[in-house]
Amino acid sequence: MQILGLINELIGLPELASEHGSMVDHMLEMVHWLITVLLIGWSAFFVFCLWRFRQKRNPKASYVGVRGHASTHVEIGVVVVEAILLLGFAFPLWAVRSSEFPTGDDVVRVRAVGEQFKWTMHYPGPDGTFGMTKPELISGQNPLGRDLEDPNGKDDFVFTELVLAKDRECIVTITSKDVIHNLSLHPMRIGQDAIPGTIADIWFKPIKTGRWETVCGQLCGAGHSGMVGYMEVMSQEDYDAWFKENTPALTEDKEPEGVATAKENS
Ligand SMILES: [Cu+2]
Repeated sequence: MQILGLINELIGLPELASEHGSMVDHMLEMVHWLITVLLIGWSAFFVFCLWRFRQKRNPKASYVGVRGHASTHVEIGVVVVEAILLLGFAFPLWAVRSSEFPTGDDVVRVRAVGEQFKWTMHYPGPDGTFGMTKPELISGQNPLGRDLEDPNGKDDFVFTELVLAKDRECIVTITSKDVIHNLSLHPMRIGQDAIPGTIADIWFKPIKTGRWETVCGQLCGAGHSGMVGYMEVMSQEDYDAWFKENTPALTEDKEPEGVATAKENS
């Protein structure tokens, strides 16, 4: 166990499965070291003050207070460390996540639509372009209101789980049908609010195959705690097979078949 991974080990972070996640963990570790030092330092100072300024030794209260500059220097030191954490670690990490989105045909694109109390994933099919969705078309058989007349949507499909390919960057576009939810992907060290009427993109690169739970990170109603979804990262080969299996045949103009469900989850 490395000394720099000690606190993360103690607090038991979930398994890490994304490329940028180690930087998030590194920052978490640094923040925890800072607050550990602050907790010990300020606690010791507090106990020292209780002893040093006890009533027996100081029968008359001092109206001048602290005369030395030590505490000011310590305060400045804390501000400097916090500035380094914020400007040196947090902002650069956030800037890459929020502005340097991957482009190209190789990027896996998914729409994640939250509702009380589940997620539905919308895949654009082989053409890589999502068909239009309209709220007035939403029904039991068409939970996302996909417009079946839209040529871009002919090859789209929906799925109950977030399925991704290992070592391929992905962009997940998140929205909600009703109230505010949050798609929290702990192994990917990323999460995003799903806000009705808006869309928000997140991107990351899974580097490990596996299957994990996803949780809703916003208290969204009575069934919030049961809003557990699943995320599966497959090898490229398995992902291709899964994608092909779920892509509707383009020759037939058929009605949507509802939402395909992962076999292990049913
Ligand atoms: Cu929710």
